[in-house]
Amino acid sequence: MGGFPGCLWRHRLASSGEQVEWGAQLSTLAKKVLGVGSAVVVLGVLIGLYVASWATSQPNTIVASAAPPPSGGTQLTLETVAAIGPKYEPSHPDWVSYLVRKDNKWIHSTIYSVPANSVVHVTLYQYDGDSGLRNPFLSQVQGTVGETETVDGKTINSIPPEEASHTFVIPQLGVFVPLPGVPEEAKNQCEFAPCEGAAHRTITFSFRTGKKGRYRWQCFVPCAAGYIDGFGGPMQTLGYMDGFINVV
Ligand SMILES: [Cu+2]
Repeated sequence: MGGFPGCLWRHRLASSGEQVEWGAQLSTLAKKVLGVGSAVVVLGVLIGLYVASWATSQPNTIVASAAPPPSGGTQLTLETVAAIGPKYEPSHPDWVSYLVRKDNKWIHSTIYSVPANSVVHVTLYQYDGDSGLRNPFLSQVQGTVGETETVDGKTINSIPPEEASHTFVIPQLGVFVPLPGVPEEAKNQCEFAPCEGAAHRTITFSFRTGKKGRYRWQCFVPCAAGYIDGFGGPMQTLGYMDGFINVV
């Protein structure tokens, strides 16, 4: 029995060693679980932030209002501005842009929703000056009701190409509307959106929608000041010089 205490001692040692080892294993496992867990949380937060920034970078869809009788159809009221301004876009205050009016407010969006097989009446306030068209073909009004537009009350079917400031074009619907700019010498030019009260041209036109679908629309005038050939920045970013017409 002389060996008993030693044996017990050894046993104790062994068992406490196992405990230490088991404890060490447990803490390694806990560390791993904790590590994986926090990596998952960090990844989740990053995905959340990415989705949130993507979702908020998409302009809101603006539903066209009912047009006043007797015309029927719906009404879209738009404006173009030479610079969106810090109030709307602190990150790109000097970008040229379209805006849309809803409930007496100018909203920075280029995504509109209109009914299928209907007439859409557009009133557009042009606050920007002219850049000129590279392709004079686009100075012809096409695909609107009557193949015309009105500029400051005058019905016309084309504009001088050098006067173009922007175009409103829905290629899939064959709608091409050239928008003449505010003359350079005009007083009270608008600096930043919204531009109410500043020098402008008032343009109206109507177009018919067909079947349901998502149609891209865009400006074809190289109007992006400060970008190579005028086609960068706001010409390539949804919400400025292009957008979608959701026909629903
Ligand atoms: Cu433009």
